[in-house]
Amino acid sequence: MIHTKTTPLRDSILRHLTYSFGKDPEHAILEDWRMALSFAVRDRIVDAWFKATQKTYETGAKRVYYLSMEFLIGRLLEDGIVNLELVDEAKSALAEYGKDYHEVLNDEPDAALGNGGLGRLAACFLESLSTIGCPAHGYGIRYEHGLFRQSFVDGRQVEMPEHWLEQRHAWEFERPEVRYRIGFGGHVDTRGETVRWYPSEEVEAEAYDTPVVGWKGRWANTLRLWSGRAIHPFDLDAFNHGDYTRAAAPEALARTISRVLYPDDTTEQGKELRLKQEYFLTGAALRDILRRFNNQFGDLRRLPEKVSIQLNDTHPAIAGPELVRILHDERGLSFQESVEIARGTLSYTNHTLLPEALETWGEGLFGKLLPRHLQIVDQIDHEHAKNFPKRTQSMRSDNLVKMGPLSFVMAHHVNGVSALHTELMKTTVFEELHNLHPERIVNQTNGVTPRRWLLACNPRLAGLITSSIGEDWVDDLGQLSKLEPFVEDAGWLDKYSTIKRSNKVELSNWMSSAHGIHADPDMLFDVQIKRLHEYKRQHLNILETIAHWLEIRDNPNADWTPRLKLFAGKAAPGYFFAKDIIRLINDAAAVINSDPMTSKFLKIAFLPNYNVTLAERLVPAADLSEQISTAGKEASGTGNMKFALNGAPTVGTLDGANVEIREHVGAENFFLFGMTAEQVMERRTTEAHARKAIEADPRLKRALDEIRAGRFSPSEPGRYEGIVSNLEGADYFLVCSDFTDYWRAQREVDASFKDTLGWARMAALNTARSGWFSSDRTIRGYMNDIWKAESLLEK
Ligand code: NBY
Repeated sequence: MIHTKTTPLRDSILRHLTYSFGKDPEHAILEDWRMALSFAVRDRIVDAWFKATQKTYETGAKRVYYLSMEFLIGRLLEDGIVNLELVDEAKSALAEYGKDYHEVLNDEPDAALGNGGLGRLAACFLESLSTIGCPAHGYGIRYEHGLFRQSFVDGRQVEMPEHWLEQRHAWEFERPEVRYRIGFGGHVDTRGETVRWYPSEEVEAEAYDTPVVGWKGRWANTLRLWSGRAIHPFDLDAFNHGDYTRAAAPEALARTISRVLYPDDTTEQGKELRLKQEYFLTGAALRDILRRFNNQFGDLRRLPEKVSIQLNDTHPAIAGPELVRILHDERGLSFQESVEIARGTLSYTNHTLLPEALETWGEGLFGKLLPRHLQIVDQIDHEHAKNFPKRTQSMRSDNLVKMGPLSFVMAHHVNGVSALHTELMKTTVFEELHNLHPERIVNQTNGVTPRRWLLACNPRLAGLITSSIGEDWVDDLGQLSKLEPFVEDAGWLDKYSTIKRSNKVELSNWMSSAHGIHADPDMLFDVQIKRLHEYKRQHLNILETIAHWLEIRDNPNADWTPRLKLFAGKAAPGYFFAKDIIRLINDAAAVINSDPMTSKFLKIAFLPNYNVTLAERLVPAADLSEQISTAGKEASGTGNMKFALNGAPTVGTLDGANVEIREHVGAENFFLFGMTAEQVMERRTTEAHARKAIEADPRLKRALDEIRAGRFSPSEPGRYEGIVSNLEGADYFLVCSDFTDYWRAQREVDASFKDTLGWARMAALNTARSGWFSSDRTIRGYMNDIWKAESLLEK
């Protein structure tokens, strides 16, 4: 049976339940229903997918390739259902079988193939590329284990392995015929003009394809993830000699390459397996791209005209030397021309200015694993230095290979992810290279897909928007500005607030059933959810919370604005300071939540195991968005955009995309505090800045003193000495210096929230004015300014 749009979903579900999974409705378990529904939806996605592929071949259009070590895709079933506009049909089909739609959706594992913003951005981009109809592939790694699962034991983070593939996964197609050999190590043989690399070790990369469908199913692109396998999976000789461990060793070794996602989102570790993963992804992707190009066009000089490869940070930066190696060593083009073709094809996105996050490799390790690539990097560096002899930001210094400068030199465009970040790139990490190539750096401010981050996760608000301005906003988010007149209508604002309140009730019910956390939906829901990092300053938030609690205790009969402080986020397993911050928040929550004097005014909850699915629950229910990084440190942020879109005003610094959010929503609808990036740099040169700030603010001093005295860790008073002495001393991220202004902004929030109608208006204006933060807008920016690629839906 062909699954055309005319086959009702209910029939398709039953057919898959029966013939794909061998169950009748009486014996099917929840997972069977989830898989049957997924396959029924997937059938329709495949139809769109084939049409898109065919059109791309027919038109000979340019293709975009997004290379990323991370795709934080989360669950895919609801995404497919929403984009194909099958929500009502799916609900009623399941109801006919006595199954609950949400229960079935909740059975799907959350694919956490990424750390945070960088990986989630890649996932939003894939969806937008499909919505726009730009021919594109995502290339990544099919990690067997995604980001670790987090739980708390006595307030401390405990990590456990994540097993998303243990439950059945509905979305991928294994492609056993698409396999490439990826080599490591060995030696380089030079005979006159001919250079050849002979690796000493090889693994095979096998492709798994996931179709990514866009809005209304008009187009679908492919996410192709590589899995490692042994070329000779089994050593029969060893087996015959009775050595069963050695017999299975090649397979185990090859599989480690795609076994687990590295859980560090900032500190670069320079580990051998990580470099292997990076070359594994890049080598396999480039072979695949060139095979496809060769089949269709042939002449390698046309590569830049037909192919655009985006490097998501420096993680796939080995693409530069690898492409040169293939073109020069294997296809016989001159070195010069190979470099030019590679540069015409590659572009690079930078996501951080933090020095500890910039990738470098010791030349010993690099040369051992990729001996030919090291020679090529040296030659690229040498050629570049001919034209530009002054080099302080070189790709080859201190016995290191520096992936930032390498990516810059090998890319035709280099982009930052917010206006501020892009300007700072020009004056800091890439200053010298920018002066040599002033046209190369461009800005593409991040965005988020409105299908997942509004239509799917906040159906009540999406419904109000559609009934007010029609449904065209879904793929033209700027149309949200048509909501502006409605914010003057008290009746409409009342609907808006009722929706927020319903979302808060729903979240509260879930928190109570899933975690035994009881929250009053009338409180202000104040939310900070993101990776734990000193620069993101979750400790500024908890310090202010503690100071606020002490103040409420001083005056328990005053008219305080009741608040729920919600936190969620993971700390890298080796980042002990960040883990201490988590523990402090949990310890403070235990003490403060059980204080009868303050409990109607202040509650704290740290929800465990933050992931995409949890974000989808929290964002629609938030009243206030905490975006409080030290100015100059958060490249962009994307959570900030999700909150604004869903009607949570920001309390935040002038950092990353906060700057642009404030410009769009209006200064009066944004709670600004703190130093600017410039003031931050200046303040750091002030002697004893932290001590001075503490002396000037008795509230801050009292909060620090209580922590030091063990108020939140009575069994171990010294537990937080590390945090307290850091804040009193170096305080590199200027928590103390920004505290007083943060406190002021928070009291402004308290006062504003009391004005229910005024707050609703502010929230609604955040929604109405956040249309620019759609990843559709971002992707059009990349297509026009960087890729020179076209939509095949608009022709
Ligand atoms: O990229 C984030 C930025 O911090 C955030 O401001 C920005 O909005 C977002 C999208 O542009 N960066 C980020 O998420 N980085 C990582 O997750 C990451 C992961 C791995 C490694 C480094 C950074 N690594 O070196 O392995």
